[in-house]
Amino acid sequence: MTPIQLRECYRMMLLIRRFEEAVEELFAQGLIVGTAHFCIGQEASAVGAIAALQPDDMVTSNHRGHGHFLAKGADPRRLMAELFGRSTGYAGGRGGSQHVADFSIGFLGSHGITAGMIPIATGAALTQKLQQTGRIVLAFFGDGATGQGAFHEAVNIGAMWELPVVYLCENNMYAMSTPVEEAFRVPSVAERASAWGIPGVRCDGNDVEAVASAVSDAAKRARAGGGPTLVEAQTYRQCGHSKSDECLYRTDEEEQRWLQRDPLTVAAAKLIERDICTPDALDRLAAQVEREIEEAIQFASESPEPDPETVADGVFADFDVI
Ligand SMILES: Cc1ncc(C[n+]2csc(CCOP(=O)(O)OP(=O)(O)O)c2C)c(N)n1
Ligand SMILES: [Mg+2]
Repeated sequence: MTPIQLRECYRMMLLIRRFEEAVEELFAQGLIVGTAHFCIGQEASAVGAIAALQPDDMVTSNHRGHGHFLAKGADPRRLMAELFGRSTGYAGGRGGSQHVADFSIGFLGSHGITAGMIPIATGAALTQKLQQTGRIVLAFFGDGATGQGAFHEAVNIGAMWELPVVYLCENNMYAMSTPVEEAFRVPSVAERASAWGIPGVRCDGNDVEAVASAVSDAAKRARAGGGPTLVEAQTYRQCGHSKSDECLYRTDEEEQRWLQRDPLTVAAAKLIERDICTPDALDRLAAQVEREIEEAIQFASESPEPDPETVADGVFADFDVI
């Protein structure tokens, strides 16, 4: 990565981290309700993968999508407003943490159904191929999603039709409390790519440059008509699965080992080592991110609640029948 790219990736990772830490505090204060799945510790895979795409390429996400959405260019104010349930949010305050989209920036949506967006990414890639747009689609999903039938079906079709899609598995070693060793006889997701006759690549998911490099190769291949690649970014969520998880199934030793490889620490060390940023410059960057988060909270808290008159907007069930 060029110095400017690496610094921008670091800034984005920090924005995602601080956004989610702020959301956690807002939950504690009762200002946000419901649940959320944080990507704390996994920021490098979101930011590195998207840094390797063109701005008009498309992305699908999963239930752990704040980082994917922000990295794709979401406005933190509107995402925060969505979490507050306000009308200015990306889904008018009705989607919450797991259900946001913005087609104008190529973010086709996050979703709570595990693996649910992988077939949609594959379908979107078919559209790109048929319409010869030159764009590609990247699907983010977790290790747990690779046990779903939808994943196998979608990757097989993507492979058979040589679609311009990158399948990006964020292998954070757990699906809720189930470790990968208890879920699959072949715990490496990348190794399974041969089942569909496509390349599988494993990379350090906590090193933003390593992820960008793996996805860049996969994107080039997809754009050139070579079909999909399965990229496995090995990472770790430093937080619980969701708001209610106390993480009692992991050892302190394991958690500590991964904390040493925090993606922000890894990137900050590179910025200093390569003389791209001084420690003071990193502090200024952090202060700038802090202001952005404060603005997002202010925007969200001052935004109006949805108008009760609009409660049935976007609901496609026919109430007359009931
Ligand atoms: C179809 C379906 N089955 C089960 C669930 C419950 N569920 C929510 S997240 C999750 C685990 C997902 O694990 P993984 O794909 O590894 O993503 P991670 O949470 O680790 O990011 C499960 C089983 C669901 N949302 N959808
Ligand atoms: Mg997982």
